[in-house]
Amino acid sequence: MTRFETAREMYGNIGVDVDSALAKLQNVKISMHCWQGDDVGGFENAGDLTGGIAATGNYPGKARCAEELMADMDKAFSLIPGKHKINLHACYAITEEKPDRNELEPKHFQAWVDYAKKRKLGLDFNPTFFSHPKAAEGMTLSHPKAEIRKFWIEHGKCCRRITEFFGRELNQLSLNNVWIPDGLKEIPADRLAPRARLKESLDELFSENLDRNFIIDSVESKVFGIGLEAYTVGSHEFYLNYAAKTGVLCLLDNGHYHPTENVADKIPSMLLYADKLALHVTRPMRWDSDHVVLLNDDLRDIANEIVRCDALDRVLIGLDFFDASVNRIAAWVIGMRNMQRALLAALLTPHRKLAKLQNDGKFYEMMALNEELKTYPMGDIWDHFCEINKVPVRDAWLGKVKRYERDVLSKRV
Ligand code: RNT
Ligand code: ZN
Repeated sequence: MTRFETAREMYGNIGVDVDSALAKLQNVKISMHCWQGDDVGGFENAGDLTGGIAATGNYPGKARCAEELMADMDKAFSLIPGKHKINLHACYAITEEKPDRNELEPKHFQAWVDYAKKRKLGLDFNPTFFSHPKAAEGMTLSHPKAEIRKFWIEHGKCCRRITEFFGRELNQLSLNNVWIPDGLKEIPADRLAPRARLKESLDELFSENLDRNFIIDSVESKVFGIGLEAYTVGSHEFYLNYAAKTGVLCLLDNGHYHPTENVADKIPSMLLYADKLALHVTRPMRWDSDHVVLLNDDLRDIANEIVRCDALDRVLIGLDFFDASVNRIAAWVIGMRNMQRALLAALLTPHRKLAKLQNDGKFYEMMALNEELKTYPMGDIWDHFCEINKVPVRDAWLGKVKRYERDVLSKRV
């Protein structure tokens, strides 16, 4: 018997159907964020990254243009099992025309559609409400000046049309996620008015009826940004209520809550009230630091909740981190493979059996099974998954990244 066969039998003995777990994992599309490839730089030459977010480090070899970013993504995808999606930001338009953010059109993203089509990938989208002169004061959709709000509302509307275009062209649902940096460094005198303005702006931004088969919208909350520590207009409560009233989705970024808050615990509650839920999976360290996602307990808990709720088709999983201190392709590969491994571990868990133990009050038995599961041979199943997907097994991918670094990345100076 191969290691895979032995492992499959062991899982079978506790009631886990490994073949069905593998089939489910095969269908999961994770949205890989383009912005890890160039430290959230984008193609506009806009200058500094603003909006209270930061990519730290200056590891050599970052992508400087669309061709390089696409080539780097190809390298990453060649080391990641399965077919996925790419998460784009509006500042990654590929055009000679230099449109401002409120002039963006689907045609400015045609090259991305061609790229995705050719590789059978999906596309998701994000309007970019930062790194722009009109966002310099830390306010966009909630800005006190109507003309600034109008500019950003127009940007949001353009982005929704672009997202619908992605969905239609690729014949699948594309997510349009709205995150704005709006906040204040100092303690506000008025917490209400900016939120009232944001509410009004969002209503306008989302007002156009687009084809629900191709576009779905979400709103992403946050606790604070760097330089905007005292007040965040788009707080969790703001968006939770906005989503409940309007039907747009909430997007939970697990770096956007208080450090001891368990973001996985939010998933079942959200799914009881909304049809779908979007996630930005990241790794906050002491703050919303967006470190590369590791296979740690936080990630495993998130994956467990998705699988336990039988919600793999209701949770839109995207990654969101930007570490400029390591090889950026390795960062993608580590994060994507870890997200998949966490889902696999969850799929290899006898959830119904454990839930019954909980409901029957058999708590030490539940504890025992959970602990024993930690040393079941998940790695043998994962290796098999990599094999059947024709991607490198275990750390064999590292050599490929190193070679690419030597031959390609190190020449970018
Ligand atoms: C910022 C949010 C947001 C961004 C990306 C680049 O705190 O997490 O999702 O990271 O849009
Ligand atoms: Zn995010």
